[in-house]
Amino acid sequence: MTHRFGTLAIHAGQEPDPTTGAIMTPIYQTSTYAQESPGVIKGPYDYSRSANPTRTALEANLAALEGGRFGLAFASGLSAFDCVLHTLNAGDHVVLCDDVYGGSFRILDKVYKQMGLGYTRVDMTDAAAVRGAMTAATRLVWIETPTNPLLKIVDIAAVVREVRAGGTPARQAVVGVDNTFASPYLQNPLSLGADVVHHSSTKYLGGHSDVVGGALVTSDEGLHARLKFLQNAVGAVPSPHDCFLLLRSTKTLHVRMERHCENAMKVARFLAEHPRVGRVSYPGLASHPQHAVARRQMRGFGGMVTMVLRGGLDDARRFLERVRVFSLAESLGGVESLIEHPAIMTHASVPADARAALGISDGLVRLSVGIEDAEDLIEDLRRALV
Ligand code: P1T
Repeated sequence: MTHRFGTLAIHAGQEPDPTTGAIMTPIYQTSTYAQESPGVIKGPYDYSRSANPTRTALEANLAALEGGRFGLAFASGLSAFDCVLHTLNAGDHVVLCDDVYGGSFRILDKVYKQMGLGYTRVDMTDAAAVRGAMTAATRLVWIETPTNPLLKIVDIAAVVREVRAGGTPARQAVVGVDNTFASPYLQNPLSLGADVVHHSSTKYLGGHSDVVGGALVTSDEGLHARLKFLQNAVGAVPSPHDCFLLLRSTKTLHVRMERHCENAMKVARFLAEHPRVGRVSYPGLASHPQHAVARRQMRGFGGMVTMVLRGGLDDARRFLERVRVFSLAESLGGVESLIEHPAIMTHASVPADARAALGISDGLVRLSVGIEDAEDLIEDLRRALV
């Protein structure tokens, strides 16, 4: 019997504990496991870097939420991305969105480039531009949608079509999607033709700003085997306790996302009307350039809103210091509302000229709209926007 999202969120991967009947998957806080005889182990469990039962439950849960066959959990979103990059070799080439999280750009530019990996950044709202950026050496196409921080929407199925229509061997490039901003509740890239889905589970999957984690989900057996090998060989695995916290969080993902979407729409509408705000980007507004793609591809428009404040850096700074319900902090996706300044904070590792070309200006402010009462959020913004 196939279950729907909310049922999967609460149950997938989690049977009552066979020894006690405990409803919640225990935190198997152990690094190793007793063997009956050398090499005779229970299931996959010989050492907790390789496998841990709390992690196994989380990995099965995440796979179910993304509609994939295999899930892998990591110690951070970047270590999950690093695992994908480790599948590549010197001389290989990556095509990625021009507007990605600053850290995803930094690992390519400052770590893998030195090791001989090439990359090209491209505005993927133009799917045909992806094929134009591919070379015979392209082995990975990395999509982020909605993008961080500008909330551009990339048509995943259209990019997949462009990649597969390219010349060999590039047409076999792995298409990966960073699904962090949408969460599996709003969008499932595997169903749109992607090979692997990535999450910073620090964000909506965790949802309470108390865990740093990452995840990969795929249905491709060969790719999964390689990624699983690398997960163990490189070793950036999450603790059993963090896996437990994430299992606790995914049980409410669908409920939280509904409220994030509802509140973000109200906040975006309020900001769009405010005289101190120059431009608001929210995929749910008809004014968003890819609103039609978002309607088709996503089940809701998410909790992230970006706006450009009129005035300069000092005006932005004053506004960010004045908010009280929103907290001035990096990160996103928690139940509490956060606000931040991408040029100074999350995207400082993107070079200034690239930021300017993308539109990450001094007036750009990013809001992670939480699940408080929308009226209180709007009042807070109104008061700070004087
Ligand atoms: O922080 P970490 O869990 O390692 O995940 C990195 C990452 C990857 N992908 C996206 C889309 C992200 O937003 C992030 C992390 N982002 C922030 C910390 C931020 O404030 O944007």
